[in-house]
Amino acid sequence: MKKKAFITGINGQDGSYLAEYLLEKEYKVYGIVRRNSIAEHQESRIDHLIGNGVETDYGDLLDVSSLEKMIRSIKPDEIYNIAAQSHVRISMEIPQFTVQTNALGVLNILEAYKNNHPQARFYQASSSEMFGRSVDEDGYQRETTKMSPTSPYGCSKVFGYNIVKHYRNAYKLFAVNGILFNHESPRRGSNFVTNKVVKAAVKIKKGLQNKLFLGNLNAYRDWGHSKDYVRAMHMIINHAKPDDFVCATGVTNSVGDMCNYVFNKLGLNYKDYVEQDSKFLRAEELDYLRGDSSKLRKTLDWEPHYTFEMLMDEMIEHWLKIYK
Ligand code: NAP
Ligand code: F7E
Repeated sequence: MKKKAFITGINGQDGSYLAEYLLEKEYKVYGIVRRNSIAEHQESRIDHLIGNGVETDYGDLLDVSSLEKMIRSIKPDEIYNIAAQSHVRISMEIPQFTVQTNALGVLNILEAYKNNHPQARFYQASSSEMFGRSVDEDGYQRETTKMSPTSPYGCSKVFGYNIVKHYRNAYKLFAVNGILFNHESPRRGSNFVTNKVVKAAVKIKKGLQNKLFLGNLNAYRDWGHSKDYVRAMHMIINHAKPDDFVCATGVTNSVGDMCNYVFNKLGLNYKDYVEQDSKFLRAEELDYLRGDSSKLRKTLDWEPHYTFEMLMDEMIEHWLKIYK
C-alpha cells in the first residue's frame, strides 16, 4: 500500500517541492490550503500536481477542526508541519498573527495528531532564526548552539521547536525538528532577498527597471536550495529514532556578495543600481548565519547537491525565461 503524507503549507515553496519529492517516492500526498480571495493564486505552485497524486482541502493551523478532520480521515504515515508566516521582517509588522500561526498553530496540530492518529510520524519546520545572535566560537551554529532569537518569527519558532520536543518526551510521539538554514529556489516568494535581487537584476538587464532598493547589505546568510532541504526533511522523519537535525550548506555569503554575483553574471555592476531604503531594514537584525550540519551528514548521509552559485544560476535562468 502507498504511504500517505499530510503536508501543511503544501502550496508554499518547500511544501510544493516536498509534495513532488514524495510523489516520486510513490506516496499519496494530502495538504491543506487556506482560502484566498483570488482563487487562481491559491495553488499556483502545485497546480500541476493536483489530481496527479496530490489532494487538497481548505484548512488553517488556527482552525483545529480542519486539522482534526484531515488527520482523522487520512490517517497519514507522515505529517509535515511546513506552514508558517515565514517572513522575518513582516513578523515585526504582524507579530500576533505570526506567533499565533507559528507557535499556537504547532500546538494545535500536535494536539490533533496526538488525539487522533498518534501512530504517525511528525516533522516540524524549525529554523536557524532560533539561534539569533548566538554563534559558537568556531563561527558556526549547530544543534547545541544557544537560542537567542531576534524577531517575533524567531521567538515563535523557538516555541514550536520546544513544544515538539515536549510532546515527543511526554507522550512518546515520533515528533522531530529539522532546523533549516535559509533555502531558496525559483519558487521563493519574491519579497525574500534572493528572489527579489535576481528578479530585479534581470528586469534591469532587460531595461524594465532602473533601481533596486534593499535593506542591509552586510547580513550574512547560509543559502541552500529548497530541493536539497526537502530531501533532508524526508530523511529526518524516516530516521530510526526521533531526533532533531540542523540542515545547512556551511557556506555563508553577505547580501552584498549575492548582489555582486547575480549582477556580474548579467554583465552589470550592482553598485550602479542598488540603493538602500530604510523601510527594508529590521528593528533588530540577525547579522550572521552559518550552519554546521555534520550530524545530518554523518547520521543520515545527507549532502547538498546545489552550490550557492548553482542555486543563483537556476534562479537567474528562471527570471530570464519570464522576461525574454
Ligand atoms: P512559504 O513559501 O512562505 O510557505 C508558507 C506556507 O504556509 C504557505 O503555503 C502558506 O499559505 C502557509 N500558511 C501560512 N499561514 C498559515 C496558516 N495560518 N494555516 C495554514 N497554512 C498557513 O515558506 P517556505 O519557504 O516554504 O518555508 C516552509 C517552512 O519552513 C516554514 O515553516 C518556514 O518558517 C520554515 N523555514 C523556512 C526556511 C527557508 O529559508 N525557506 C528556513 C527555515 C525554516 P498561503 O500561501 O496561503 O500564505
Ligand atoms: O532576508 C537582508 C535581511 O528575508 C535575508 C526565511 O525563510 O530564512 C529566511 O529569513 C537577509 C536579512 O530571509 C532586504 O535583512 C537586505 O538579513 O531573504 P530574507 P531571512 O530573514 O533570513 C530563515 C532561516 C527563515 O526561517 C525564514 O522563514 O537579507 N535584506 N535587504 C533583505 N531582506 C529582504 N527580505 N528584503 C530586502 O530588501
